[in-house]
Amino acid sequence: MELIFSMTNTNADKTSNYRCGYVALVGEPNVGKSTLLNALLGQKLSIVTPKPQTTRHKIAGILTGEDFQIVFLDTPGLIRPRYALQEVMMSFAGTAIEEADVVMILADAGERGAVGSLKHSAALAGLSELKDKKPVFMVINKIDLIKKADVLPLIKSFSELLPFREIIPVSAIKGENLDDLKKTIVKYLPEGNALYPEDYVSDRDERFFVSELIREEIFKVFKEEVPYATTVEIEEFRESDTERKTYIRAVVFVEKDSQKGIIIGKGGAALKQIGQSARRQIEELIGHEVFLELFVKVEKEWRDDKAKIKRLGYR
Ligand SMILES: Nc1nc2c(ncn2[C@@H]2O[C@H](COP(=O)(O)OP(=O)(O)OP(=O)(O)O)[C@@H](O)[C@H]2O)c(=O)[nH]1
Ligand SMILES: [Mg+2]
Repeated sequence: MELIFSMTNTNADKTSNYRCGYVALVGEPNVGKSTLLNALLGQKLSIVTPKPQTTRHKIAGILTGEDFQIVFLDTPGLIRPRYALQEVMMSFAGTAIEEADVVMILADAGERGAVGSLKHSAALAGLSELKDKKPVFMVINKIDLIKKADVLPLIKSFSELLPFREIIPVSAIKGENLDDLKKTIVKYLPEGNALYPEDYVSDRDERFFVSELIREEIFKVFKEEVPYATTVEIEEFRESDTERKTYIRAVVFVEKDSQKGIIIGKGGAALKQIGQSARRQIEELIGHEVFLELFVKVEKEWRDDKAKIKRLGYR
């Protein structure tokens, strides 16, 4: 009898060793926050393009292990907002930092002057206040772009900016040092039960990721300003009752007629290209055949209008 009782106790101790918490990924645009999120989760969740300001939302990516659950929060790159959408984007980064148990600021090792640009950023001033409230890690990403011998000096330079709790060099693309990063994060998480069921990978649904995959194609295909004036809304998402096929109707919103012309392209060629590439990605995500219909509509100056921005899914 007693033995059974003590075994129950041991189990209770085990559950109390479980760690769970939020980890915000923040940093300037293009440093590889979304790439790192995907690499840590081992699957593509957040969209990635060579263009800055690709991520516009706060997106949770959930990693569940034997005795931990880490809820990573991918965020839009930190910038000084020039229009309402960018203000909303920065508010998402702000909330992620507030919610987080651990804040990871990322930098790009391949960027000349990465240390200097962080030093003079508004972000660093904010983090300096934050560091007394919660652990702040410096994650130096893209170390595949520099020589091994240059890693230590870079760590030293970053360490002079702030007393970061940890400084971890990684390569999200090569998967270098990610196991160490995960282990280090877990050490700093509060004890507590899982926040999400263990098979959850995100707080977002398929519809959201489908709209993101379409936006990713737009960011990859079009140059300069046009992608920034676009947003994608899923109007219909319906699984066929008879076949394993999903019917999706999506609208690409732009701000002006001239942009509409560019997105559609000559004889519809550009839109067709986006549709084809996005469909392949969506099929990979959903795991079966997809019928994708794309439309382009003008929503005048939507990026400057908070009500429109909210209505278009930024909340
Ligand atoms: N060489 C190298 N490139 C990387 C690495 N991580 C990300 N990149 C590249 O950097 C670019 C930007 O990556 P993202 O993950 O979109 O960067 P981000 O910080 O999420 O950018 P925003 O969402 O715009 O703020 C892409 O072209 C990535 O392929 C890395 O470890 N090494
Ligand atoms: Mg991103």
